[in-house]
Amino acid sequence: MQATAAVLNQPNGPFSIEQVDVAEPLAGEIRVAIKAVGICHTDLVIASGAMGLQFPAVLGHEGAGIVDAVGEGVTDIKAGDKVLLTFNSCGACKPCSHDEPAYCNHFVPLNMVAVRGDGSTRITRDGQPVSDNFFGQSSFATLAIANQRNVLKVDDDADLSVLAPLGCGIQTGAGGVLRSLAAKPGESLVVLGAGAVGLSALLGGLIAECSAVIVVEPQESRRALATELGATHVLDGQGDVAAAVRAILPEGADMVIDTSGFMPVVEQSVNMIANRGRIGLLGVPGSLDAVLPVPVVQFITQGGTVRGIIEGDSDPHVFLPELIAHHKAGRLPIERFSKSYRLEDINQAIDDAHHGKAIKAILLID
Ligand code: CXF
Ligand code: ZN
Repeated sequence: MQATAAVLNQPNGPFSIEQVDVAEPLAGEIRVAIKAVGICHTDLVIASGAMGLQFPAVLGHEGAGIVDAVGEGVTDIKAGDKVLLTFNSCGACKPCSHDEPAYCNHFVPLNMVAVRGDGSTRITRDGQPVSDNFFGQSSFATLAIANQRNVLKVDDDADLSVLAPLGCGIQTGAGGVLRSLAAKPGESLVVLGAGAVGLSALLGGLIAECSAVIVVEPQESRRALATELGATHVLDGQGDVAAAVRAILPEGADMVIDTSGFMPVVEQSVNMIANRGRIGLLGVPGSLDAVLPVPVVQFITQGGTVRGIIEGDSDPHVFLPELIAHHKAGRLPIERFSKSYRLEDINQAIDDAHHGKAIKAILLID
């Protein structure tokens, strides 16, 4: 079936709005008419080609829409259902069978490579293959092929233009605090970075009833927004950030979550934590060689923990409904940091994101 897609023909774009063909869904697959799709930083990292993306390609992994057709064996989702799309997982490996699909042994090939294991694509242009299946969806398009495991049915009255980014950025930030670091009432939290993931981490800390949430962010307007959303303190990230944290929390913070990947500040996190403090890393640094030096004796003495986090440890079929309930109750006001664009304006949306004019850009399709 014909569809319109934002096709990436070369590294870093621009994305070009083109007609493509999307195949019928095969067994276990679900074809979705995309109505909204968020832009995540990972789309832009992969668009650079540095991770080996084959061009042309269709990216996009925060899709939301209405089911158009289902393949053989799909019983729990039907045409007409409203759905959110999220990351894919195999469902069969050890992490998947322990309800940890974000650490699926096949996460990279199922989500990051943008072609299937057998090299086939469900998107073609003039009969030639287009890399698709990015995060099991490739949703910068009017139609996307997803899979049973990465599709979540939502209520008919769900506002997809708001909820689309739950499938990656929002669950990553909120889940990083609520699930990965298991924040408890009365604990203190430092959030490094106030992009969509960082602000979601802040909101996760407020949902968990943390007593102090300190947001570290160089952009003044984002610090102001963090304060409006409920941050108890904001810091601009200049100078000795650990000392600034300790001026607020003399014993250090119970949790530090990095959403920035900015290593000069991340490196200071080991000096920000209290005894038994937990550090969560989810911001991807610009270099694959980035290292976090840990002063071993100090860290032993502190009983510290540092861990990597993907997708906020989400089990999407459990966690996304919880996030939707938080949003309904006003505890996850994503609208406060989202900006809508039309799919055709994807390059403008990316430019705005680069220049700090959009925190979470969401592309809408009629
Ligand atoms: C990504 C971050 C890099 C590792 C895989 C998951 N998260 C979402 O975009
Ligand atoms: Zn993402």
